[in-house]
Amino acid sequence: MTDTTPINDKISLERQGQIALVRIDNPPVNASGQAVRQGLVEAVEAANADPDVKVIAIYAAGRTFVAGADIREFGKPPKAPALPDVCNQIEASAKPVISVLHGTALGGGLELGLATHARIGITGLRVGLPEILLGLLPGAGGTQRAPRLIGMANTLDMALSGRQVKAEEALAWGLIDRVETGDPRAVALAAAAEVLAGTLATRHTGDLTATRDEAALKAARAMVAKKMANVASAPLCIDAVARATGPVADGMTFERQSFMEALKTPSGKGMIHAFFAERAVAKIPEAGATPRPVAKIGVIGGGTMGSGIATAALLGGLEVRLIEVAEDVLERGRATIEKNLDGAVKRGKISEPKRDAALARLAPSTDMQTLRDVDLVIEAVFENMEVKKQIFAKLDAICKPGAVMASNTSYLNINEIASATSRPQDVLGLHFFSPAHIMRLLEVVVADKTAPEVVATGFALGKALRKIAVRAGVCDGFIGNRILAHYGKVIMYMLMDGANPDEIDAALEGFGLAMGPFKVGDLAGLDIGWAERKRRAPLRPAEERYIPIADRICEQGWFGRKTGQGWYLYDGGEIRPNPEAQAIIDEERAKAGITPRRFTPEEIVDRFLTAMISESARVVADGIAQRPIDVDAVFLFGYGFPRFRGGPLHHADQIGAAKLIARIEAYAKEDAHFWQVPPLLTTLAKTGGSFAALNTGD
Ligand code: 3H9
Repeated sequence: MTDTTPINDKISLERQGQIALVRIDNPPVNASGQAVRQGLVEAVEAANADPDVKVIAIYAAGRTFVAGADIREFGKPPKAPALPDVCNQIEASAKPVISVLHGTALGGGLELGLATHARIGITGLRVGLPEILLGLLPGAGGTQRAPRLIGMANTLDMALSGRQVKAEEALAWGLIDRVETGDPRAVALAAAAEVLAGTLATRHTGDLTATRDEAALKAARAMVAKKMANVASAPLCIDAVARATGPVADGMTFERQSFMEALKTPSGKGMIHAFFAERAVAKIPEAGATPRPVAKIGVIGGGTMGSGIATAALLGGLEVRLIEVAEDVLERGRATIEKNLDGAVKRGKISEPKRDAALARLAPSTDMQTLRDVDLVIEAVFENMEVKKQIFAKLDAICKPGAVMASNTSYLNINEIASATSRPQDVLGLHFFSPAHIMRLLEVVVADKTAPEVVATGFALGKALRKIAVRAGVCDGFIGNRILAHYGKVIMYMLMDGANPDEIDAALEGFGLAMGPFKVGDLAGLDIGWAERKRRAPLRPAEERYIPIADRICEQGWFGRKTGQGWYLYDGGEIRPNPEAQAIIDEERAKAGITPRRFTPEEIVDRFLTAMISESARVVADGIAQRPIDVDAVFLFGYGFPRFRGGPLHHADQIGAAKLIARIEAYAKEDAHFWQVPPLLTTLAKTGGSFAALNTGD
């Protein structure tokens, strides 16, 4: 007989003769939230209680099997039944339970599968234990059951990298029993019939034994000490896997305790915040607007930025027209793109045929008329308002109606650029970060007259280029560079007052920045900041403290790596502080009558962060960023802010508004112009509010 009973709104139980099919339906990714857990327990109990049922098969509706625990529940009071208990009850089922995995069976989803008595993967399946990417470790038996099936080395590989393992590899390891093609329900039915026929074996993973792999444990500990020192859950994960040789129940008790502990660690909270930041930025007021189709784009300017943007677009499958003023510069741009694509081949990102196909989609030209039929054009010439306005006026005359016209300016006013056209509704800022084909951040700058569908097109382009697009308003520097310009000053103040470049870099790298600011400057080219300071010079208030050291370095023609020296020396050996730059620093300090004082790494980090957070708060208050989490995303994905710290404003909540204000007030005694308490911080301190609450509107 056949009938389907809803257990609750996420789980249903279908009987097909002797087979009970348990269906999970919790879009979008079938996360194992409370209702899913409760429903699974009830469904398996009901199937066990039904004398006609001989075998139970679990599968999921929609695009994927369970992609993990419901991350939104983390940090809230736990609601029974807990996932480890659900998994244990499934494993203990008197009747055989099998699972059919499709899409991405990750974390708790894979753990659910491991607790069943056989696993069938559907072609295209990817499995993994990505908890480490959230600063956690598997918490529902993954560290105990996986080693029993695939050994400690493979388990540690999966659980410490968080990588998604393809079905074929999972099959070869023995993590899944078969790979089939078809619809999950049909595969579940067929596999269950095989269990009945005795052609598909079932077994309890918990009954298997795991062998201690001393070499794998040692290698994992060494790797974690070297590369993952900031992820508190990583050593706990290794400890849990090491316990897999004992009884499952004991190992799971340790695993559960460690999981709960990891949830409370700053790195756990920071990395979970980063997960949501990556996705929250897509929530924009224009999300309902239909993006315009984009297949063919134009890029004006073949310099570092233009060729990087063109590379990103080619990698995203688009046709690209590259425009330069003269044949020689055009050829240089084309060669850079080719080099970038070769680099992508070397890094294993694309195959050689894909590189060739990408290059074939590139059409370099010195004739702007070739932009007649492009869907979108990105101007990436040097930062000069007059030049940009001339280009936009030309584009207005050339581009087809409805073409989106974007500027990659890092600072300039998009409203003014748009005013050079007769169609300001089609103009926006698309601010890429160097190297544009690698850095994930894209600021989508919305000007006063930008049409909603043009904003939506910017976001759709970001997605096609695998970028993280963040909505920003118009101001000098938008979100990221406006904040950078502010904390850049505090770095210079500390330099002038006694902290040397390598000390500042070391302190901030110790905090977790991917690279210290002086190294970043040398890498990006010190001339970029120099030009920017010259542009801003007339705007600089008289009361602002100005440090001329960086200008003096640039005056020597030392622009960093590309000239062999900057703050550091690059002469083929180890990078080391540049003694000639140090001589200039010493000279400027003496000229200003400053006796250099010592800064502890802690003070360097505190001053840097306090400046960064202050300007971030102003950017939110001014509406330049929609929410604090957007600022966090900008710094996580564009400025190397450490993921385990969640972002500057997530970190600000950990410090607390009152403490930040106290710091600003103390620093203001030296420089009351620079150190001003942002009104938003005062409000948060007064009301006991937080940046996190502003994200959710609580
Ligand atoms: C775990 O399992 C712990 C256990 O060991 C122990 C427990 C006791 N929860 O990424 P997308 C949302 S830890 C809640 O854009 P895609 C996401 O926020 C977990 N929500 O789709 C977004 O929402 P919105 C281990 C989740 O197709 C929407 O779903 N698992 C979860 O590009 C679509 O997501 C993981 O870490 C979740 N687990 O990629 C896997 N997952 O539309 C995390 C997603 O409101 N997830 N959402 O912004 C992923 O890696 C990707 O989402 C996935 C799909 C590859 C599955």
